[in-house]
Amino acid sequence: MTEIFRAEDYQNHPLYNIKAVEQATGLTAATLRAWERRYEVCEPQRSESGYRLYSERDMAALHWLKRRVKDEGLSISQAVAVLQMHRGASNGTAAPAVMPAPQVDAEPSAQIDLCHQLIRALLAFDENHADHILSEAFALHGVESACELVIAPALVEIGDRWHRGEVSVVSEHFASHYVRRKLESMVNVTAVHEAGPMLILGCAPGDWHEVALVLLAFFLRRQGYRVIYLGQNVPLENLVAELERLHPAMVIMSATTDETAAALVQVSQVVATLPSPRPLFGFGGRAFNRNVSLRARVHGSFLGETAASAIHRVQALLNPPAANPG
Ligand code: B12
Repeated sequence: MTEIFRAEDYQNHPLYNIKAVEQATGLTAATLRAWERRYEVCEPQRSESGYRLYSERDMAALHWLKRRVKDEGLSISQAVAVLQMHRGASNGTAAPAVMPAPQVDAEPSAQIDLCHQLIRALLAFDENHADHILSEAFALHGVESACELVIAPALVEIGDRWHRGEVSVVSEHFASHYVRRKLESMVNVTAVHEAGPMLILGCAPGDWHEVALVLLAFFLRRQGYRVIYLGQNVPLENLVAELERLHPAMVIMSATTDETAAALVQVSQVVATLPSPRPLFGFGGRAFNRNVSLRARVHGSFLGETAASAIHRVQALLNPPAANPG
């Protein structure tokens, strides 16, 4: 259970400059300023010369937030929401009833910097440095933000450079393999929720691009869904047989090219004719981001342009708001 943060246990006198806070918390000055600006996690007072001065209370709140993100895998916005609940509980104001779904940072300058560092480390085949960058990204920004804003764009950028002939195929393979290995190891240590709604995920028939779907499987498992990941190039007949046997709440499929998007359309048509209880059909992928008009051909719900955006969409589809009586 999350430790309670009690603001009143700490002094609120301005004592520490930003360097001292960096050293004590391990957070960089850029992160401290970003958290302060975006989430108002603390309000350091100013010295006469205008420098920030942090109190014991600020320092404790920053330590507390870092532990939630690093040890419990919360996104920074979730951790701040919990902190505010604790603050509200201790000063008697009402606390929100539910934890928000993870938010991917809207102003991701720190993650973009880490993404560039990751690209450089991977192109230099420097695995130790890449590990270090990923640890920092997970610790400071939470799992969903780190995957969406550091790992995925690094892979896309390296892939694009490969296609432009700027990096070798060996570099691209090394980077893709490294990332897949990391993602798989994280998926493997994420508990399977037997009681959660069952979701079946797979790439469209003929499609071999699976990184985004592995990311989505990981995110949804972290949300408490029972995720069954079928992998690349899922043949229609096998999929239908499994849907009839397992009766999942939703099947989610991705397509990258126009050809595999056409195959996905076909799958959606077959799923739409299955007898009740019929699973919902959700889809996404590069093909539907590039060509928006393709989306209307699928019998199902477009889940958004990124794996992280699909988390909210899946939640909304499986738990539609109650109809307004009257
Ligand atoms: C690695 C790679 C491969 C690997 C895939 C290995 C694997 N295990 O996944 C291999 C070697 C198998 C491969 C094969 C091919 N590839 Co390829 N490949 C790539 C590459 C370099 C990276 C893809 C990747 O992992 N990106 C990282 C992920 C995170 O990004 P993403 O897939 O775009 O996903 C984001 C969004 O699109 C979205 N999303 C994706 N899926 C889903 C699903 C849902 C439900 C949701 C909500 C969102 C979502 O969310 C993600 C962000 O969060 C890209 C180039 C690039 N720069 O991306 C080319 C690329 C995708 N490939 C391409 C091509 C043409 C091919 C081949 C046809 C090449 C060939 N001539 O043989 C074959 C096709 C095989 C097939 N039928 O699937 C083209 C596609 C062009 C197009 N029409 O759009 C690209 C864009 C390269 C290019 N610039 O030409 N490829």
